Amino acid sequence: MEEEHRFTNREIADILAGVGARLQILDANKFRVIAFQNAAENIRNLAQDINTLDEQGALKSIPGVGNALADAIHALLADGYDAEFDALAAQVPQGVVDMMQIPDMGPKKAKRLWEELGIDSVEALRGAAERGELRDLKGFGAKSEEKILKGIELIGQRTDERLPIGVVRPLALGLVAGLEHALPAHTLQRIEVAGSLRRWKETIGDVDILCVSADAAAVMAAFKNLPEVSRVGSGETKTSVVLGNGLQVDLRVVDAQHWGAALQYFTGSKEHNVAVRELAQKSGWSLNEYGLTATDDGEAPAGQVLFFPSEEEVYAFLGLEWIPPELRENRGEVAAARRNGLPRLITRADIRGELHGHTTWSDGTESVAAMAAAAMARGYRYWAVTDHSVGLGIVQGVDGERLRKQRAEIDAVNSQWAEEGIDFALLQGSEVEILADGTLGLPDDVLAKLDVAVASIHSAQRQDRDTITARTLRAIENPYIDILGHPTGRLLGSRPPTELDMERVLAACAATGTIVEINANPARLDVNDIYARRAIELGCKIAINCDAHAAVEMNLLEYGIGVARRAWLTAADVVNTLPPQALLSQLKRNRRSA
Ligand code: DGT
Ligand code: CA
Ligand code: CA
Ligand code: ZN
Repeated sequence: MEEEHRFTNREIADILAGVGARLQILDANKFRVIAFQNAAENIRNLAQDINTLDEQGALKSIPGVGNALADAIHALLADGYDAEFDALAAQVPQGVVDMMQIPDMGPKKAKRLWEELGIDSVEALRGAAERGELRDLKGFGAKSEEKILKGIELIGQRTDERLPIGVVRPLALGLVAGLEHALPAHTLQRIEVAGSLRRWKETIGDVDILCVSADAAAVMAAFKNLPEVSRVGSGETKTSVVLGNGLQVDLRVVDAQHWGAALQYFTGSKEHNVAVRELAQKSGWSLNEYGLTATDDGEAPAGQVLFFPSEEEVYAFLGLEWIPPELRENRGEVAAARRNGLPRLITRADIRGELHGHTTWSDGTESVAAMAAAAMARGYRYWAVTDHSVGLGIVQGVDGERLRKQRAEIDAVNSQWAEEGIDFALLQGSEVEILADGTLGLPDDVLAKLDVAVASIHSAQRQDRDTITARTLRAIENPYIDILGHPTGRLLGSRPPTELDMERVLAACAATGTIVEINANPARLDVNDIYARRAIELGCKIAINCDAHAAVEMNLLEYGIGVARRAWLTAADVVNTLPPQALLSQLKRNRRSA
């Protein structure tokens, strides 16, 4: 890709984070360090291109960027360097800063390794650890060498530049809206996001946008001029740009007659396309992004070309039902479509309520009444308040005594609505902490009084496989635990899943009637599509919950629906598609006597 020399948001963020790290190593004022770290994070997550902000004189609109930082960033963008940053860089080598990327390697340790052993890069550190030289240092032993080597291996695997769908999707939709806004009416006949984003994959490598237009040149020009775009390159059939946060976006303008084949091709996945192409080949057709061409092996005259204005027609011509993009991973969907056996996938409209959400009683930002009003406004018929139980460290949890007070508040809200003839049930629940020893954050007699209980883990997540599995199984076996919340604890892009033995956990959920959660928060998406599908195979039921800590987070439901659809789930697999009474009778606590 040809490119002008311009810094991306990510590069600026890296430079500022590097300054923060060097200041830490040099024992600078704590607040100065935090200022650089904050500014770096805010710039990393910025949708607008920082160069554009600079041109508008609006750098100070970035949270955490004051006068001095704005001047320094302006110098970086204009001249490519900042004198003060360069002086700092000369004092502490980049390799020492890189060492701080290793888990558990804070500035103090990095500084000692550098000053006392002269280690000034991750590579040098690896060598020294392998040769057993770190144990000479006071406070370091064979164990810490092992830990450091494991950590280096971990950061080596982080080369993967994929971004979570929760970051990419709003940006991609913003670009589409921006293009529509920038172009005269009717210039775009069609526009659609294809690729992994259309398939709702949990992480996205790059965004693929397809459109039909009579004026391809105008579309490409408008695309390159979008404010989020920071670098531009182009090829023969597509324009690629890179956004401020490093995300690549490919835009292709195709002929209307090629639309069906193009959308099918660029939606992927590659594996799905291979399976579809093989099927076409068997009946004498070769499929590409333009259409079908008859080969020598079929009945049609070789070289005959067929075009399809819609994707449905491509699949229909090959004897297949139209396959929803979420299923296109070559996991049996082509065979199922051939025998008209695709599942009727769950949709957002099927959801009638949620069973996991927070209020100001714990770490939510809105009141019980405000969250319930938001749930009602979405057409829900029920919503469960499940504030954190005690046992969660810094978050003030809700104990038996506070739950009693909360119950009075919930009862009052419910009877008010009943009087007004509003059909909505606010349920009282708890997100109960599964403590490190496998006991729960609330005793059974308190759990028994709730309408619903979600159990989850937020602490001691690095326990070994046997310990954390036994701990989780114990919660699943509790008769008052209805739902297992975000089972693997992973945070996309920042924290790996726990070592939980999911096969055993899901089997235990099936055996006990414990519902498995798909946590819809795009930072979690937990369980993922693979485990959700396995859960259903083993006989579990699923709940899809936003785990909302603010009303606006109820919008995240669509990400959970994406996971569920990728797992082949129908409405019947998901308990919160049920009306209130039927839902309650599905909860484990209410099924024991049945
Ligand atoms: P990503 O970007 O890594 O998240 O995943 P995709 O699926 O969006 O992959 P991408 O952007 O490389 O390509 C978009 C679609 O275009 C892909 O899903 C299938 C199609 N495609 C791209 N390259 C090939 C290819 O070499 N063979 C076939 N059959 N299809 C391809
Ligand atoms: Ca892609
Ligand atoms: Ca692509
Ligand atoms: Zn929660």
